Amino acid sequence: MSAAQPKHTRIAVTRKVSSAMARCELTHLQRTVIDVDLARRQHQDYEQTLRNLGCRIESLPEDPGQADSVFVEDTAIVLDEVAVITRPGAPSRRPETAPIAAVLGRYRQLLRIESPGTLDGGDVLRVDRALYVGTSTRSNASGIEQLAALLAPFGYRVLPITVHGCLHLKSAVTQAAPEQLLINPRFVEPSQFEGMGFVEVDASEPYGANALMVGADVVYSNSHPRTAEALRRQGIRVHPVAMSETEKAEGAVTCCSLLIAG
Ligand code: CIR
Repeated sequence: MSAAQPKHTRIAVTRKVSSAMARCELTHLQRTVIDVDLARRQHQDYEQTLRNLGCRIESLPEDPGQADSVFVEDTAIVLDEVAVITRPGAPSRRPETAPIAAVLGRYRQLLRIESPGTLDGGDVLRVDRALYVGTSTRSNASGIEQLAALLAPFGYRVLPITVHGCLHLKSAVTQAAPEQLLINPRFVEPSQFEGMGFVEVDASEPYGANALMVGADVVYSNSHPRTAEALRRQGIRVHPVAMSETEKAEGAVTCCSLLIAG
């Protein structure tokens, strides 16, 4: 066997950009023209970046009927023991979960959020055995209570977090290193995350708090160069990707994959 063969320690589930992406849900942003071909090229580069970091990509085909289906993160929470299939807060997005469940069921026992609960994976930030869950317009009290009850037997604590001015909790805060959160304190109050250190986004880059940690590396949008520098100053290895079209749809780097630890 060649020494250059990559060793896959993770699987990244992704879904191709929908030809209907221009009709995506929008909550805080004005609609602007999305270049779907460019979105597809950027998404391919994103997948390649994940491959370069040792992920094997499980890519689902596009769904021309589901404008937001590239944002697979919202459909599930994948843990070492189980995966929770969500019930997305936007009714238009609920059909996205079935094809994702079909893939995840090959790797994990599946649990589910049921009506009247709603939960978007973009609201769930896992740090070790703590699951911080944003009380956003997409994730309701029933969804958060169901998540806590489903995961208590596995030793996870679910902590509701107040977030405002952005779509999801992970628009406001993500993990960038073992004990470091990348945060926009104007969207979420840092004192809610006890025991963690913080890197703040540059004030001119309010949407810069979304980083995708893959092992010791971070995949990060090149739309936020000042915050990228702040991450590098902390010794964090940053892998820039172009996400302009995804960002017009209110998405970011974590939204476009579900990582399954090997
Ligand atoms: C939506 O509003 O649902 C999509 N246009 C964007 C979802 C982004 N997902 C994420 O941040 N996890």
